[in-house]
Amino acid sequence: MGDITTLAVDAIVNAANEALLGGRGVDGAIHLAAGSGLLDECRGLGGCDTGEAKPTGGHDLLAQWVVHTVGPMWSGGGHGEAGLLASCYRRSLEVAVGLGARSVAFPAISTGAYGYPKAAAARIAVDTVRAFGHDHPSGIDEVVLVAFADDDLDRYQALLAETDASGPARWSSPGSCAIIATPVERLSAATAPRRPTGTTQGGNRWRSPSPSTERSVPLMSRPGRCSCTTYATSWR
Ligand code: AR6
Repeated sequence: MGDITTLAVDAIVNAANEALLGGRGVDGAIHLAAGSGLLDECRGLGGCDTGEAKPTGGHDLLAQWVVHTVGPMWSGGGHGEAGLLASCYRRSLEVAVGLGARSVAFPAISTGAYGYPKAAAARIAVDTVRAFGHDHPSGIDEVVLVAFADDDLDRYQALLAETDASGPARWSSPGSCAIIATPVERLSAATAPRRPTGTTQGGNRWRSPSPSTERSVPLMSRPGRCSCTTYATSWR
């Protein structure tokens, strides 16, 4: 099980509700890890519309910022859910880039309490992130799609393998909280890591692997703190 609150990225995205005053699921986990200062700051935001995004500081989190977005509740698919979910990813990235974030991690927005079918949501996540990357080639270095469960990871891997022919990508190793900066030309779960291109990025806490171990040492790893599985895609 992955926990987005442990990631040392510049910004993590919260799957919140319109009140922006906390909740259950990943929202609850983020507020718990960030401390009460986050709720205090959220109180001043005046809520957030579905499909929109608003930023706060990260408070006690490793991430410098939290971008709060509100996913759609699934109502059968005929109520603009897909467009709203895509808007969550796009607007969150726009807000994060506006803050100066170079690395952003997302949970699978709307796929918990809001009931969005996971396969359809994963496709929207991957497609929207990739489209953003192509439209803003220097906008951001890394986007992490956090797989909370093994089947989430399988879905992201399958989708990225399917779409990766259009550009380079990075993948993270399943089974540990490790994001491997591994550009691969054609992504597949079986592809061996190659030489990383990313090192320290934007003043955040990404770590560069040592030259002698770059094929196996993750760019970011938090042994003992996290057992999450993550999946990353980028476009450099
Ligand atoms: N790290 C990463 N992913 C997580 C974590 C975590 N710590 N915890 C849960 N997930 P949900 P929603 C995954 O319900 O569907 C809240 O009460 C989880 O497995 O958190 O957008 C808000 O306040 C699922 O795949 O968000 C809203 O009222 C995904 O995060 C409402 O729930 C999203 O599940 C929002 O519902």
